[in-house]
Amino acid sequence: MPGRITFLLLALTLLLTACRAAIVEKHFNLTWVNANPDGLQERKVIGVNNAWPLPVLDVNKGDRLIVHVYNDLETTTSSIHWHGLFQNSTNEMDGPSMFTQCPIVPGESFTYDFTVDQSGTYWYHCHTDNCYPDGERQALVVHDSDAWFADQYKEEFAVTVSDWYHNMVEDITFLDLSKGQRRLPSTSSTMLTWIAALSPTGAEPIPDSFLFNDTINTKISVEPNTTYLLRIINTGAFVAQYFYIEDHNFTIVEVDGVFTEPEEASVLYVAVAQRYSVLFTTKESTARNYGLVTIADQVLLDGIPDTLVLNQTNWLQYNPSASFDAVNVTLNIVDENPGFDDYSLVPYDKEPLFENPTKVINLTISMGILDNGKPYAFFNDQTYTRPKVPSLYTALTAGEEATNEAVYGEYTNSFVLNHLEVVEVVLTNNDGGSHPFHYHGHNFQVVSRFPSYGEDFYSLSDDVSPSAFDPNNHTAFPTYPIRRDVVVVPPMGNVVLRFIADNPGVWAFHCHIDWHMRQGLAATFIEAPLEMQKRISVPDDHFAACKAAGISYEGNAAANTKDYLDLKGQNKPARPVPAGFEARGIVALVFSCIAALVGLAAIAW
Ligand SMILES: [Cu+2]
Repeated sequence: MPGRITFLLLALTLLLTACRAAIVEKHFNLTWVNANPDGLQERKVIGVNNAWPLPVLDVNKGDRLIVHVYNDLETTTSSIHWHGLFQNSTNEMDGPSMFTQCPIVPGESFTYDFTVDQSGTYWYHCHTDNCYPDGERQALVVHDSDAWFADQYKEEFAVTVSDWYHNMVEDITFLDLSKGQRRLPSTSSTMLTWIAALSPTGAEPIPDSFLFNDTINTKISVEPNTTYLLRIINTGAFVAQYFYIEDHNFTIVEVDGVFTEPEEASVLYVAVAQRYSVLFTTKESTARNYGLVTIADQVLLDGIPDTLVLNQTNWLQYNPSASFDAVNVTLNIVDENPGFDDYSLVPYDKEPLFENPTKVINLTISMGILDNGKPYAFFNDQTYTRPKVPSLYTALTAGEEATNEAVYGEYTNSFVLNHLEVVEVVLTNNDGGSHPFHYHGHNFQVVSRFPSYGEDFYSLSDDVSPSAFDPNNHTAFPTYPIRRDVVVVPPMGNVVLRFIADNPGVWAFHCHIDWHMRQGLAATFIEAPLEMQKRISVPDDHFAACKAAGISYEGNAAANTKDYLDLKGQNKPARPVPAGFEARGIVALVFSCIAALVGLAAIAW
């Protein structure tokens, strides 16, 4: 009898779980909309169903999310990536163009359909070249009544912080989106034609302002003596931001969809694409309002125009009739309070360190110029150059040869991983700037970082060569390393990540500074291709999108379907500049020539 009762209870639990899982179905008609979110300039943005900001997606863990996209943008291709969602067994729904799908050209439809088996704070954004800085991004929140902190707060808020540009991406001078290229992703076009040199260093475009919830001067109404959950998402294209609440501490409970042991903090450093959830408790008194403060990380900016305001105050509104004052801030906050070190977080599930990696991928980051004079970014001196066929479709049509890295092309930074192996990625940053790296389809353990986050984080910026990770001589890895899906690699330093290749699929590994992604700071991890062939099936409308775009959906990286090892015709990057003529060399040469001429002129005079 007790056995039967247990069985009935189990059946009831399963039934209740199934009933709770809903189908959330949306129709996203992508349209141009005019918006003026910072009050400084109206501009065209990518809206959904003639509205912008885009709809926040709220789902429950276990829900099936179906989004029917129609591209009504007329001039611009698109796609949607569901940032942080694993898409286990639905790799074809991940969204990055030329990794797992073709770009959706104007007039085409494309349906994303997947089950959300995670909980926490996510976001969705366009993943076809530089398209999300034009506004196609928004929060995606997965609620979970079983979260360990679910009964500790009364109400929750999701807020986005982001940089903002007044110009359309195609008009931003950093990149020369040669007329019509963005709308015509022909098989012969490469990224090369899209990038033009502005400065030899390839300085990133400076934003015009910073937004909070896609606007400014936001007020979040709170009651006294109450605990809230605040989700913070950086949906920007480039700039990391510091975040704090005036005179309130908070407790970190989630990072990038991973629940953490509670950790008190006063300032967060949120790089683009990163997320934090914090609990905070309001004060007893409603006498005044308190600022929600954001400060852009000015270290990332090559120049700060007088018109650019780095800090913003939004408010916790205790009292609508009290004043709303801007908080006085220290802009170089890093010197006073560098923000919480995410490396010190412990995942709530206490998943131990993944031991004994059987695959180690060493990637050295660098920035430089190729012989067309344009700035690029490199992994191991190789800039990512898109294949002619989305890499997933190559994997699915290559048969046994799908396990051979060669079929994915020479210029896609492709790595084939074995099913369920422990993979270690060692990132060495041979660049004087920091980079937020994202891996699709996974959380990785952050097992080492040097210099550690804090006041020394930027200390190696001016070094001539990077500090490499030494596998035989390093500080002990954490017992329970934090897992997340975006990690910041310090200037001229290194980061070591580990994950289990438990998600057969093609997953992009890239810098989330959108300008750097465009410059080729990306790799393609091809996870368990033979297993992928058994599990992944691509719906017809995804192939139809390829047909409409004129892109092949079978064959190797060169779209060769006969001989997968023949890559003749694959897209190629520009060539390296001849030895001795690298970027810094050219600048030095120009300056020394000018100096010599000035010197000669002085003598002649
Ligand atoms: Cu980067």
